[in-house]
Amino acid sequence: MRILVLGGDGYLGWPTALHLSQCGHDVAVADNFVRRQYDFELGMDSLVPIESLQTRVSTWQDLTGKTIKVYVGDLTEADFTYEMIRDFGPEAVVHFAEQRAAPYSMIDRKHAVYTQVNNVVGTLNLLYAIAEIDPEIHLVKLGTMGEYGTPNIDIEEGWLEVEHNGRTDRMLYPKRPGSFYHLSKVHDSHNMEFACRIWGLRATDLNQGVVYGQQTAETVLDDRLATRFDYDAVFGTVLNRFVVQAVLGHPLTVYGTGGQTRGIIDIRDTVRCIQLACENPAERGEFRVFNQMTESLSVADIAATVAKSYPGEVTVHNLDNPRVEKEEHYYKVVHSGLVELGLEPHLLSDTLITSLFDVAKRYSDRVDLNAMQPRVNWRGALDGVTR
Ligand code: NAD
Ligand code: USQ
Repeated sequence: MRILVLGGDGYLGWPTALHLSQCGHDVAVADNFVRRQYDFELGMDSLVPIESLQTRVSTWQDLTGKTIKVYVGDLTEADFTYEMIRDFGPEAVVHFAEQRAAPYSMIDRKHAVYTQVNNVVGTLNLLYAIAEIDPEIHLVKLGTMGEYGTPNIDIEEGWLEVEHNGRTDRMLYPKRPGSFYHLSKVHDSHNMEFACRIWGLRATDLNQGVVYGQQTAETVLDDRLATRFDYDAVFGTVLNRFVVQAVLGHPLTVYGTGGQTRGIIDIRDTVRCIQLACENPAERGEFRVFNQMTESLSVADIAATVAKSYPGEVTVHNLDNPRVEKEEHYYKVVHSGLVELGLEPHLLSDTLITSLFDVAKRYSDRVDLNAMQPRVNWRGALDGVTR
């Protein structure tokens, strides 16, 4: 298949592009490198050094003989998006290209507006480009489990059968997300469902859980193929942060009681899920939703798992929670759709964590300890701080 990976320079987009290429698909990637720009803005860097996209692609070609075409541009610029879709003529477009950190979106008004404009406008341009150029194209879009929030009922895969006053209907599952970033994904989901219903597009919305891990079968072939590893309090995800903290002898930064539970997924399963979604497209007019996570763990359980696996001493520090989120709640998620397509999940194991400890140890001299403490507070706007 011809598959275009948007956000192909990012943490997940790059390993996914490699995996799809390795599977024999004809792959192109697109990016505007804004993720590297956020590092400059925040004074952070990936723990693992990463090469330029051009070096990554040429390394892949040298090693495997496979080519990956590169498009450099911004999805919010419609001309770029249209020209790229016309030029590459994809059968599937995998869309990772959004601002993806909840804390970044909560810094202040400017960052919230940027996040929602970047994410919602980029996706809207893409929906129009697909509808006008080739409505057969299957859009595979990264959403997030956080769109649902933590409702007191089971979380279904995107849709809910509702009975009200003796009548029933199949409705989009109600959403109650926890940041302006997560809200941008809800807005995208609604726009996509509308485009499927009105124009007959085909789309798969992948409500992915928190990703952990840094290596895939393809990225380990050469250091120059490595993907980024974020550990700072803005872009680092919880398990990856705890691994780096354990290695440095820094207390694990559990926010609040740590009772908050999240769906999580190994990066090796992320790339496989995308492959499965592309190779088994949604029908024309179908807005298909999968919950892309493999297990649920509380933050306290994640901390305990990391502490148990680490050979040295690990301490846990329960910080005042900088976020506004429930710390004790019901959490039960249906996530059978991708398994039915053939996913065999890698569950969190000591082996994986040990290999992550090795990655963190190898690059521990690159860690900036100032990046560990959370500085973005969800309540900031209410404290009278000028925004
Ligand atoms: P990332 O920031 O590392 O990668 C996103 C890439 O998209 C970056 O390279 C960035 O430069 C690019 N990009 C952003 N806006 C763009 C635009 N307007 N035009 C062109 N390129 C643009 O993020 P990631 O961790 O790889 O996440 C990828 C996707 O998966 C995101 O949509 C995110 O919401 C979703 N997701 C991530 C996780 C996770 O734990 N990392 C979990 C669930 C869902
Ligand atoms: N947390 C801690 N300590 C930390 C970091 C996080 O206790 O040092 C807690 C947070 O309070 C939160 C949970 O861990 O309850 C997850 O936080 P996170 O930063 O790992 O993940 P989150 O902000 O939800 O965002 C990440 C990705 C995002 C993706 C989302 C999937 O950055 O792109 O959409 O995971 S989900 O959470 O399922 O919505």
